[in-house]
Amino acid sequence: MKDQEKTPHSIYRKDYQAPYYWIDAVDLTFELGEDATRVRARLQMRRNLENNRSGGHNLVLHGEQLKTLSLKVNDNALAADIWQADEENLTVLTQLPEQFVLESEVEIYPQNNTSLDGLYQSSGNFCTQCEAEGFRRITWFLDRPDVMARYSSTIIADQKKYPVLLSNGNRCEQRDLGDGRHLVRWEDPFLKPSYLFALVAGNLACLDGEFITRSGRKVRLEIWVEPQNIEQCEHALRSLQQSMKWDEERFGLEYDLDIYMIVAVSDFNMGAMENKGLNVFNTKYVLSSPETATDKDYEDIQGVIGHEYFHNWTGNRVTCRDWFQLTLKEGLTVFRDEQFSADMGSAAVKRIEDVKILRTAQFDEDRGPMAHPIRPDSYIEMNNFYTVTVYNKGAEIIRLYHTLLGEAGFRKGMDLYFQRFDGQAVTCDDFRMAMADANDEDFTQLERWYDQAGTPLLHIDMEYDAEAKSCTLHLQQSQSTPDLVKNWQPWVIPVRIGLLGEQGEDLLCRLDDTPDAKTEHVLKVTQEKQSFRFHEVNARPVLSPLRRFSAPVKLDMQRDREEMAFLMAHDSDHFNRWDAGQTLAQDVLLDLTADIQARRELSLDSLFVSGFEKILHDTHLDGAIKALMLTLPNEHLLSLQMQEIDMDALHTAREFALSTLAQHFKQQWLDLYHSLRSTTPYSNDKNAINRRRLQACALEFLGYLPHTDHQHIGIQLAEEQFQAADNMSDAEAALKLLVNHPGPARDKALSDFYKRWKHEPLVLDKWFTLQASANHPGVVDEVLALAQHPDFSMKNPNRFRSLINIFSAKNPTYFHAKDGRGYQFLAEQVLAMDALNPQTAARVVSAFNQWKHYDVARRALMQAQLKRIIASPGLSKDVYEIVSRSLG
Ligand code: B3K
Ligand code: ZN
Repeated sequence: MKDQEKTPHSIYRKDYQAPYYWIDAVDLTFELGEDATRVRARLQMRRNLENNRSGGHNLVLHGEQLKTLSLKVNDNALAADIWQADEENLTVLTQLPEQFVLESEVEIYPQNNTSLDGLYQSSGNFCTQCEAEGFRRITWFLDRPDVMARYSSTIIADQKKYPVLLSNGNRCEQRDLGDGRHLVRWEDPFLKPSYLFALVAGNLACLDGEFITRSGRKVRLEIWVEPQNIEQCEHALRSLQQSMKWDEERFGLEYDLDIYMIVAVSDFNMGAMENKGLNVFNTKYVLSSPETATDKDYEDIQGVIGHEYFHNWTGNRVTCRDWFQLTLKEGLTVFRDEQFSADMGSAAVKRIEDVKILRTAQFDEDRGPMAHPIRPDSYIEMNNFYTVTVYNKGAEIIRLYHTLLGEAGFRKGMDLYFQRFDGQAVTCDDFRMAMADANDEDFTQLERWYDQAGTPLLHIDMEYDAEAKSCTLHLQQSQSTPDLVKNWQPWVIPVRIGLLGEQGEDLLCRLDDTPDAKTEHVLKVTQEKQSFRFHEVNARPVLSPLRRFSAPVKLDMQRDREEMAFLMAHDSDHFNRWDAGQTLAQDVLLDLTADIQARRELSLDSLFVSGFEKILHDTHLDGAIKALMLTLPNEHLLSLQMQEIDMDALHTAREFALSTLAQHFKQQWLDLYHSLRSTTPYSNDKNAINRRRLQACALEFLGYLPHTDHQHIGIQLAEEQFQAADNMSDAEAALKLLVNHPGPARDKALSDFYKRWKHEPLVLDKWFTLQASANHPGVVDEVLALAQHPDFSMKNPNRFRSLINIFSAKNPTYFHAKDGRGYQFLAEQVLAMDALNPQTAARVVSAFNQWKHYDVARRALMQAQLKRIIASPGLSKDVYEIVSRSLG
């Protein structure tokens, strides 16, 4: 902790109180300098008459690391004895009038700001990050989202070094000051909380474009990047135009300012930030070219650009009352970006990818020390709660409304939400009420999804009555982590199902109390135990449960492998077809793991092998979905099924399955690989992407073939592919295989790659990532050595993550190496990073969160490192919170 003596304190949701003062208007002046930056703030303030009518409550402002130069109220300097400041607050000790102007002048030092929170420098340019509480590092303020004001900002800086000066809203003045400096003034006509403020100053180049809104207004679009990157912005611009159009068509939402700017910076703590009219992005989610970006990068860019754009309505126009409500804007905006990406690409593929994230990262969070409901009850450091639970599970909860109401009902709810709350800071309850009122529904019970942490466990039993030709489903729900929630109450769980006949066809059947027979039904489960009966079912059907993952639950069903193989071959719902295959594979892999632990002989289940073969030969599936179906669940996902995780056995089991499948279908993989060779130059249309995905999958299996006579066909093909590649997807797929096989081919490829790309930071990140995620026993030594590489940097979060986070979170087999070297290394990195950038340190230390699920020896090793971290002097509250919860 910065302050040695103090233990960081928790903030509780139940303690929310409206502010005692409001700020109506903010006028900021920045004088940017190399040694110091001056910030003058003129705040038009007024007492909150609802809770501070008499003015008895003092004015307390937030501020951190500010050097206060002067303070004035209504033009009168405040004497030194009527205000006091500590590490976090400034308190004005005298009674203030009902309305007043507070002026402050402070000095700050962005050039020394390595936390990348507040105002800082990246590549010599200035930029800001204010969410959640970074604005208080810029000036004294009521830095909380329910204080919404009108902003204007004047930026003064050296004309040569910082020719481009940007802030929110519209540019309304620009002039030369005659002393080598220039001034630009911006005004944002919309009310906003301080977390949406942004400023950028630097030497930047711009790709511009336009968008004509459906009401005919012309919006200027600008993508700002460092000049050497200007050729890599086309896809970002196109994605922005697609997002704007999609939000008009799908939600009737139009952009509101005359200009929309995106600035890409290379040093950034997360993906991007939705500041009003001036998004700041990590370069990773802006820059692309076929040679430097993979197909996945292109998709991610489109998704993140969409996400930030959609925030303009869900987040900016309607914002959060307090940070506990974060999912109000994040869950909703993730849901919107998921729908957008599904519409732009393949809905099934997108759904599978999203569910994979949820089932690994979010289910993992639920069973560890950071488990929290999507609307948390307390936090020490808000930045620690930008989690998969708040974001991705939050999006699943929005999806519940959508599933229950249908597209039209959901849209009615959204319309009412904006009608009621435009320009306000509101709560998750407000959103839930708008959805309910617009549709005349009672959504009281839905609140439990906001209150209760943990993953629901849903047990399903099927009963068939041949005489009555009826089929009954008995459903029962419970907490998968018992005792996580005291006084637990059942959730509302919409369960979308289908019933399949003998040939795999969808059966038309009628649900109790409903007139029409349908092939798909949504069962609304609201009680702990509930049954649903279907009629006119002529033979015992096969159940296709929880189609498209209609609720974020774990299924608990007694199903034999034949049934899963049947669904894997026939389900008309592509998501469930994939899911059945994954469930079957998981079952098989966990059995193999048990065999390994018991030292039994291994053999791969023949039913699984034949199901796999059917997918391999299915000519109706597109390449992307086929590749997903042919991918085995990873160690991380499998580990969630084990009470005591045995990573080595899981890894051995998975390797055994992969090499068996590689050898068994050797010729098929080779034929498939060759048949998918591209004969035309690079294109990024859907077919080309699908082709590359499936080819990469075939190559991956070829990598699991054994060496014969010092030859390895997989390595040979990968080498050829690497040399010939005209795009990053192909190059990366080849390198992914090569890094797993130490030897000359690997060394040459890595060194060629390095030489070619050492000046392209995002590509060099891939070079680190590929090595950090490699699958061979030497990887720990290599990662340790790479941390000493001259291109490794603690100051650049992308670079740090590309090595340290990838190794600790994406390479579990070797991170959890028995000797504990991985753990020791991580602890050292965390401590070193914490001194520079607490947010990034807190993210990576989470790799220890599941330590209690490992064997005694590993548990002791991880616990020792956690204790070492928490005992370190000067720890940030970010890292303190994660580690103390973990140890607690
Ligand atoms: N709202 C930002 C995230 C801010 C994270 C602060 N630690 C990006 C987004 O979700 O769109
Ligand atoms: Zn967001």
